[in-house]
Amino acid sequence: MTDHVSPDAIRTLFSHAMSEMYRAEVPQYGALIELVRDVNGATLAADPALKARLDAAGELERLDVERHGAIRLGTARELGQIRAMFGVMGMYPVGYYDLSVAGIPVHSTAFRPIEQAALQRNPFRVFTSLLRLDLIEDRALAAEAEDILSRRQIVTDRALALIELAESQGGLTELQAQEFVAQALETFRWHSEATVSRATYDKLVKAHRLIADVVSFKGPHINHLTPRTLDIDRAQSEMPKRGIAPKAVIEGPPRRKVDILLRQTSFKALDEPVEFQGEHGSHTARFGEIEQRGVALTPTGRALYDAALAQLREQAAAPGAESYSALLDAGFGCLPDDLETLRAEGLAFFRYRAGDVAAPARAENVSDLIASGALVADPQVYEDFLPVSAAGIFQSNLNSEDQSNYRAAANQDAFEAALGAKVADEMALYAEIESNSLTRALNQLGQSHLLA
Ligand code: OOG
Ligand code: NI
Repeated sequence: MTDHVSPDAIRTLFSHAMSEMYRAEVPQYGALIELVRDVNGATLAADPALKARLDAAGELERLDVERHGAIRLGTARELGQIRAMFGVMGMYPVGYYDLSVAGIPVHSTAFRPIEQAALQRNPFRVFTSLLRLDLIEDRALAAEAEDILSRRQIVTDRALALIELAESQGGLTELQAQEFVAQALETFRWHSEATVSRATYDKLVKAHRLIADVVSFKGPHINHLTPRTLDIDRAQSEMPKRGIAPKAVIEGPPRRKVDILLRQTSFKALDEPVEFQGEHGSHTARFGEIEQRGVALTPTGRALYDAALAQLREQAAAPGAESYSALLDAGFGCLPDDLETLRAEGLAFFRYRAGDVAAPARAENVSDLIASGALVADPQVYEDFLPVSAAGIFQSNLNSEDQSNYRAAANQDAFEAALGAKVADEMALYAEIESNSLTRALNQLGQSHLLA
């Protein structure tokens, strides 16, 4: 139907509405947004080449609106409803993250757009975790938590009706989209009234703070919204100057000439007043985070990254170890630090387009075409998350040293059963964007003989 607004437009409406709501609820988020805007402005002004590259790759526009958020759900039913809700906005489950290895009783996926054009319009993503009561040793407490969760409804009736309408008529009109976004927002709002007594809350906290966070409230309050910076080191050092206290270390890879994957830092969760059925108390849940995104690595590149990170963490834990940041800077030499080598060695994903230099009649290979300027390879932004970093963010913001040792037990099948769908394989998505773009560019340049 022609009078339907695109899922991309609904997603943009929604991400703006979420940002507005979070700014009103967590004033420091507003300060963080301003800081990132200033840092990005200064970085682009100081590096015209970077600005030109981002502009040519069509990435400058998305930067200002780019955010990710995170929620934690309690039941399979909730996860299924959230999948349907995000589906209306063109966000689909990508990747499986097992956090139990880090002592956090959840497993997760990221809802995000998957097509290149949609990512370019607005790459809004939501890291979505599902509580795993199966990992809780105290079975009586797990049963109680399940019972409490079974009584809440996190999506409004009207939102459910609009989701059904979108599915049956294949989209929403402008008016319906606006109403849908307003209704969807209700799911992610903060509720200062707990659904449980203080005693129950305390009992849940004792099992794990995360369980208390998921089980004690009316809904899955958005717990952070993260803007993307072009210089996270600068943002990190600016934070204290603006009255924001960052966590100690930046998660992920070190600063490099060529940014890879994802680097993240956050500020501590707020201690917020809560009414526990008439009794006063407080809860820490909501925080702020900044991230810097670099190029997506191929499975080969990612294996090098994971091995380097594992070694780094082992070294850092050893007695008398050098500082984490010194080890970090030294630790990733196995990954080349220039784009063309990353490309030629098949370590990172790219997106190809025709450049503005004429191609030779019949080039010998893709590398020559790139060297001549006829073909341009733009790095693909890493659109996903990193499990070790996510664990670090969870830990620092649960405001606890909880180190429960769950039996490490990835269970993607159980997650997908709860979701009611398979999660997409992020590597396959990057590979497809790469090969489609190469086919298009080579055809356009009259070099189709180079297509394998
Ligand atoms: C999610 C933490 C993970 C990230 O950016 O890695 C995350 C949570 O605390 O619910 O958001
Ligand atoms: Ni995050």
